[in-house]
Amino acid sequence: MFTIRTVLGAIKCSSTHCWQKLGPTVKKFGNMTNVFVYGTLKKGQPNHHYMIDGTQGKGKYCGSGVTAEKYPLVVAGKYNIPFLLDEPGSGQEVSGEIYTIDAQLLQFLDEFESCPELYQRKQVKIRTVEWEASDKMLGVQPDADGMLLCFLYCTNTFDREWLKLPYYSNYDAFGKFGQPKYVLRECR
Ligand code: PCA
Repeated sequence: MFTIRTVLGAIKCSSTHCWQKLGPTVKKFGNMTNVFVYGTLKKGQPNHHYMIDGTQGKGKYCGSGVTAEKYPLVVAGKYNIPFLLDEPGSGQEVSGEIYTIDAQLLQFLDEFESCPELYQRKQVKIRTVEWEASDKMLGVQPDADGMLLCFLYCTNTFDREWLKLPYYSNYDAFGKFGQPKYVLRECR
């Protein structure tokens, strides 16, 4: 079976296949984690389906937001992959979406994003822009100022040359905001 991957090569793909052997399936909404996605996992982007189709664990869209701090968001590497560089204070506030996800989907995303080698998962403050979470979200709620702590996948293991690339505030795999287009690929 072929799998479409966002990052790196075959070795990462085989680790993606391994997640299915790990632990029992989490069936209920419980032990949920807030994740902010700014790249290929957003709505309309090539890997979004993982966030909501239930095949890799449960995820629910809560709303949209921007990072409270500025970050450089670049499109880099052979496959034009989006990377939020862990250099708070430079770049722009980055737009994305907030999801509440279960432990199974969190584990899948860690492996899918080659965390912690390629990306590292870090908790940052997100300023919510639109919020559509209901009571079912088990208490996920921004504070009175609209702020919410969320995990995101950023990198501090990047090639320093990437700091010279153009910085974006919003990512689109199909080049809508002028970025180089994402290169879809198969691996086995
Ligand atoms: N996937 C993660 C990090 C970059 C990427 O393409 C995301 O969408 O936030």
